[in-house]
Amino acid sequence: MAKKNKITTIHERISLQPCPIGLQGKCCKICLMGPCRVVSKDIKGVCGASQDVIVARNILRFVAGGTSAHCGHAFHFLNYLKKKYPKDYIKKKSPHYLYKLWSKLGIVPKIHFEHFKDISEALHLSTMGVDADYQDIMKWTMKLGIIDGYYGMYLATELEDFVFNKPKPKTAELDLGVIKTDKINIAVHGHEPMLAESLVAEIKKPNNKDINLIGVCCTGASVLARHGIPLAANFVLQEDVIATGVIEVMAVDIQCIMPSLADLCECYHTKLITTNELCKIPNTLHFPIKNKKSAQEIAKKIIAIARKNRKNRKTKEIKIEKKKSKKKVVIGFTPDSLPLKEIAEKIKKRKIKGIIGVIGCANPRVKENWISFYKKLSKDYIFLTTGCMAFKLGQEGLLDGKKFFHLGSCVNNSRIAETFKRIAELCKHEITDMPFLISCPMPITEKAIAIGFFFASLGVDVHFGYPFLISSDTTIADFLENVLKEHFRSKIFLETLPQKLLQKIKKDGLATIFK
Ligand code: BF8
Repeated sequence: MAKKNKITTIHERISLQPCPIGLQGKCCKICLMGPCRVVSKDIKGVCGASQDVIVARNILRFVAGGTSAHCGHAFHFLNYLKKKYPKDYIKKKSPHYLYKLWSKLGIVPKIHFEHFKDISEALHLSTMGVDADYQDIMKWTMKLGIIDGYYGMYLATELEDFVFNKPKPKTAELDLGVIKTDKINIAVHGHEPMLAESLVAEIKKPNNKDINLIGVCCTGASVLARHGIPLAANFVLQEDVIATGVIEVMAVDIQCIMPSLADLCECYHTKLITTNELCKIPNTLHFPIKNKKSAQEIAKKIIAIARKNRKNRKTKEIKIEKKKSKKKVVIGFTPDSLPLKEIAEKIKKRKIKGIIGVIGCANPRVKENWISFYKKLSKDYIFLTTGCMAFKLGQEGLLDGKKFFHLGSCVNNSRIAETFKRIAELCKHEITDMPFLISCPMPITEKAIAIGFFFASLGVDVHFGYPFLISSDTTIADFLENVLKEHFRSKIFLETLPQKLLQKIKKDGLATIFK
């Protein structure tokens, strides 16, 4: 139906070619004398900025965007709960040796609310004609990584656990096949699960047995982990959810919501409802939630709209065969429910070779088979996973709660960081000495890159499988791979070929080759 109406989905739009210069971070769009393409180290922008400065500034601005999203998530949650920022949060949450190091380097925000000022100052220093020292710009990128980790992911996860309880391990279902033709389907999509939680509470009531609540993206991963609500799709499949023709309402909150959803909904009967005041989409209903009471009221309203809209459904069955697929998954792990002592013992006794955190998006531009790469390593390694990559592992039936552990949404990457911290403590080592790796093979968003910088600040090596504004011929790539370790004892590196990384890891393991 979408095709008939000349509405495209991501599966068609992906044929648009990305700009190879922009992809490598070599395009500067910061002032109107450009955009300048600094394709070689000999070329400078019109203002005189070198390639090094331009690439560094582009990465810093990217990370600032991701950090603002995660910090906004925590900030919205505090407002929702009418709570104040906790004091000395980073000091309380981080390992003391890292806090000492970061304080020495001057990259830890100390005063109340300073982290928002730092995001703003990062944008300031990367405007035209301010910071021309690429090393200093990269230091700021590490600072934002720390802010992203603590004032974003740690705080958001902690607040969600406090209000909605910590997830516990359980089984659930995942993929498009969780959409039911004989029920009223309501999809929740985005990242801040306040409204989704109210919907979960509503559908448990006996008069709402006709509702099938399903999740998309990280709001979906959050209610999957906490309540076992089936997860229909990751980012890439969000339009496919609508295109089944059997979704009565899709309620979206914030982040990773394709603007194209509104056009697509016009082809079907689906009502698209935006529920966060920052996210408005033309031609949709807008019911912003403010607190628990308004979330409860809006959840009831959404159910009533969905029930009324059921009669407008034109499709009797989900046509596309692949949409009938679903997988059983084990989900809902946290550092409290993972067998940390057992894992630490296995690492000490060399019964396993290490832990790999598989995180981030599932970029459709990446064609390499990273899932089979992880499968090949699963004899020797344990995997902790979140976000859209966790969904992909689930689609392949790998989320078994034995080798592959699902830890929730992308802000729940703090659970991976906390697991690393506790296992290192059990082994009486610093995080950086442990055989840990973060692998983000298919990044899409600014958030995914910010998360990478957070883990690098903890001393964990970070792999990206798709160029994130860097290419191997730049000073910045060399800095991230070789210079970063002088202070942080970690590196951020690009490897786009699974086979090559597999050979490296098989030959040298994690701790030795990368340090
Ligand atoms: O925060 S993995 S595409 S859905 S950004 Fe977005 Fe990337 Fe998916 Fe969740 Ni995370």
